[in-house]
Amino acid sequence: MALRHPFETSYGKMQDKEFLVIEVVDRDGISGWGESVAFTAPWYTEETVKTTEHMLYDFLIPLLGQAPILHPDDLIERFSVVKRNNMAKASIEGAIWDVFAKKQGISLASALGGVKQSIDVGVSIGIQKSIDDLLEVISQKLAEGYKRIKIKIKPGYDINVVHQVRQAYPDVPLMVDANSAYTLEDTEHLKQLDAYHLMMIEQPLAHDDMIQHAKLQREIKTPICLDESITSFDDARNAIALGSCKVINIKPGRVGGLSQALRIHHLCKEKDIPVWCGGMLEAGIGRAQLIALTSLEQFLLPGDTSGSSHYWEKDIIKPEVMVKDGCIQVPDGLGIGYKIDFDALDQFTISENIFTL
Ligand code: OSB
Ligand code: MG
Repeated sequence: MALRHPFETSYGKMQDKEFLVIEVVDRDGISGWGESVAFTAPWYTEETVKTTEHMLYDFLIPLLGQAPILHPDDLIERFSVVKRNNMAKASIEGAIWDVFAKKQGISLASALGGVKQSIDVGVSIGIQKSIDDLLEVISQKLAEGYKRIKIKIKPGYDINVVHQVRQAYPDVPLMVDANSAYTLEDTEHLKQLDAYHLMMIEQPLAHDDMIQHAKLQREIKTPICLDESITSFDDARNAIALGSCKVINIKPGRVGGLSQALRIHHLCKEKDIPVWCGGMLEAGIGRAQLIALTSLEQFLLPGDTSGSSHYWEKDIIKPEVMVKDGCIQVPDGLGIGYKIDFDALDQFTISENIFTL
């Protein structure tokens, strides 16, 4: 699917999103839908669309047939024989959560333990060609009602950019995401961000710099939020214990699925760490899962789950995800609560495979 606007981060630029749509049908004929989130190239994590296919076809799908699945949480143990590959695991686990909710006659949000009927959302704005372009996009997104603005930064496009955004919008809830573009040697440089009362800085250092993030957090006032660094419950526990962050961005794909996302959510609630739901430029099926997850109570800050039209000319669900006054209504229909738009899905589908267990 072609993005309406290319999305640029400190790692590079994306124009299209290639992904797998997974339908799981159980023996009673109940069908659930999932969407994979790894990108075509391994810049955000080591996974790609092709590694996702390899893991699913050669390892994960065969594991599903080993024994009955009574609850999606069973997959944590079942899939543990495959190291990491969290996005591949999450892609099919999400579809199984949808089947599970539908079998119980409830929404995915209820099945996950959600409590909110409406969620607050923000928007993540990629690196723009000029400050004027950035200010223009921000003004459009604020007019659409988004509750917080996240801008991507990288060396050479950071303090100056934040300075100008703050001059134009002194009070807008604002945060920055560095996607690992800095090192501890940039501490003095990053300290300058403290002057702009940012909600947080997301993932300033490398994905495996847990100790360095703790050092940086002791030096800067701006709260650090970890994204790439949190790939598991243990990562979250370690980051909190070390003081590597004050906020956590939860993405089910990055942590191996919705069951793992729930464990991290519960831990953060117990430890009083606010969480919010990140995104991977999902189409409608993945986006519906994020909406359901965000309905849980510790999702205290607006997430990156913007409306379908922020990303796509046409989404693959009906109705599309709509944002009104910065909120998305959590659907109360069965499972993910949106219908698949099969005409749209057909139009974007390159190939299909069927597996029978
Ligand atoms: O770092 O949160 C990120 C998009 C792709 C990969 C990584 C990230 C992002 C975003 C946008 O910031 C999230 C979205 O709008 O889905
Ligand atoms: Mg991020």
